[in-house]
Amino acid sequence: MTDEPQTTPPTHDETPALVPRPQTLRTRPGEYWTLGPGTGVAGPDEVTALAREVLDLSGDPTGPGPRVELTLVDEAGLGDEGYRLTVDERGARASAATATGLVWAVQTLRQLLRDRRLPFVEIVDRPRYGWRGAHLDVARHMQPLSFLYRFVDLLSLHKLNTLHLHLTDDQGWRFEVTRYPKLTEIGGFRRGSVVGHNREGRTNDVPHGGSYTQAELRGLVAHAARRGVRIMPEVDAPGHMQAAISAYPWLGNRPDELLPVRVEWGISRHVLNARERTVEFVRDVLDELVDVFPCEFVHIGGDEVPTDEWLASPEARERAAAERLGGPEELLGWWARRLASHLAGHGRRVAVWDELLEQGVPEGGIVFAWQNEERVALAERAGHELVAVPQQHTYLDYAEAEGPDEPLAIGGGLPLAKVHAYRPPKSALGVQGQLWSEYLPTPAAVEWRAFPRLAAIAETGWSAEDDRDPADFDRRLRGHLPLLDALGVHYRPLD
Ligand code: TNX
Repeated sequence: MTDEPQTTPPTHDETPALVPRPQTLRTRPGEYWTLGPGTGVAGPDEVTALAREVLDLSGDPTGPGPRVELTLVDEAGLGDEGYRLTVDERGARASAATATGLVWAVQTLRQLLRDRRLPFVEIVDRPRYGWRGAHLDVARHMQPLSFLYRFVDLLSLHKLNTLHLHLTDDQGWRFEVTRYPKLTEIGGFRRGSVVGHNREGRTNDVPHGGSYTQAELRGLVAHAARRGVRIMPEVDAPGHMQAAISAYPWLGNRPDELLPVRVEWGISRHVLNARERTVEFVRDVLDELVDVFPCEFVHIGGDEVPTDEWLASPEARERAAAERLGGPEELLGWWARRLASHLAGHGRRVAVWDELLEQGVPEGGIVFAWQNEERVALAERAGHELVAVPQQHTYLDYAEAEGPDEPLAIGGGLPLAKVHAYRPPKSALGVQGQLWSEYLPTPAAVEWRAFPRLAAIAETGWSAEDDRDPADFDRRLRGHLPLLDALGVHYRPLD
C-alpha cells in the first residue's frame, strides 16, 4: 500500500535503530511506506518547515495519497515533550500537545527514514528528564557561527533540548556588550597561545580570537527554538574573568597591573573585585544578555574562584565585614546572590556550578553538580534542583581512550560505555554533556569528542531507566551512525 512501488531492498535491521530509545515502539516487520516525490507535510507552519527540510519533502500536502500529518492536540499524559507517531499505509501521523513534541516526532521520522522508506511503527514516547543538555565552551576556542547552527541541529536530532553556551572565560570574551565594547575588542583576542602543549611538549603559539554579535546570537536562538532547543547562556563570574579584567582593569583587584587575556589554560587567580561599580558592570552585561537569550535560566558560573586576591585586598575585607560574611572567602556566595536578585527582576532564574553549595545557592537557583557524584548527592540532599554533570561521566572533552591516535585532550578515560552507564538521581532536572574547548580548536575536533558520546547522554536523559541494556544501545547506535555519516559528522568511530 504505497504511493510508489517498492524497489529498494531493505538495507537496515528490521528493528528501527532509534537513539534515544523511545518509551514504547511497535513495528510491523517488513512493511514500509515509501515517500514519493509528491509527498507533502501538513501541520503547524514551523514544524512542517522543519519536517520538509529534514525529511526532504517538497510535495503538496493537499494532494491525494499518503502524507506526513502533524497535529497539535490537547493530549493528557504525554507531558510537554511527548508525542504519538504512527506510520502505516496511510502515511505518517504524529500528535503532541506542543510544537516541541512534534519536533521530536519529526526527528524520530528522520531517524526512521532510510532509502526514502519509513517502516510501519507505532510509537508513544516521552522523555524521562526535562533537561537534556549539551554544554559548549566557545570562550577557550571560538567556533564559527555556522557550526553553532549545525551543532544545534545535531542536538535536536538526538532530542537534546538545551544548549548551554559558555560565552566568557579567562581566555576569551565572545558576547558583544554594547555598553562595554572593549570586552570583545580587547577581551575577545589573545596573543599567541595556548593549545597547551602538543605531544612534543612545545607550546602551540596560535593567536586566537573573535566574538558573536547580539544579532548573530538572536538568529541562533530563533533557529534553535524551531528545533526544540533552548539556549542557556553563561557569563562566568566572579572567577574566570581575566579576559574582562584585561579589557577593563578597574574590574580587578590590582588595577595598576595590566593583565593580558590569559594565554594558558587552568584557573586564573585574578578575579573580580567586590566594588559596587563592578556588581553594576556585571548587571549591565546580564541586562544585555537576557535581551538576547529568552531562556528562563541564566548561568552565572561561580566555579573555581581563587580567594587570594580578596584575602589580600582591604576593600574586599571591608565588603565582607559590611555584609557580615565570615570573611572575604565568602564573597563568592555574596556575588551569586547579588546577581541572582538582579536576574529575578528580569523574571529569570540562575544556574550555578556546585561550588555554591557551601556558600548558599541563591533562591530559585539550580545547581550544576560537576565535581563528582558525591557533589550530585550533596545537592540532592540539600533539596536543590540540579542538573547532573559529574565530570567522571559527562565531560566529553575528556578523551575516550588513551593511545597514540587519540587527539590531545585535557584528561582521559571517558569511554562511551561509561557515559551511557551513568544514572542521574531520580529527582534531578536532568543530565548534560560538557565540551570544554581547551583542546577543541575546530568544529571537527568538537564533533570527534561530542559524538557518539552525546548520543549516550541523550539516551540517559530521554529513555526509561530500566531500558538501558548496553548491547541494545550498541545495536541501535550502529544503525544510527550511517545517518551521522550522511550528515558528514566527524564522529569518533566505535571501538
Ligand atoms: C573545569 S567544570 C572547569 C573548566 C575547565 C574544565 C576542563 C568547571 C565548572 N570548570 O574551566 O575547562 O574543568 O575539563
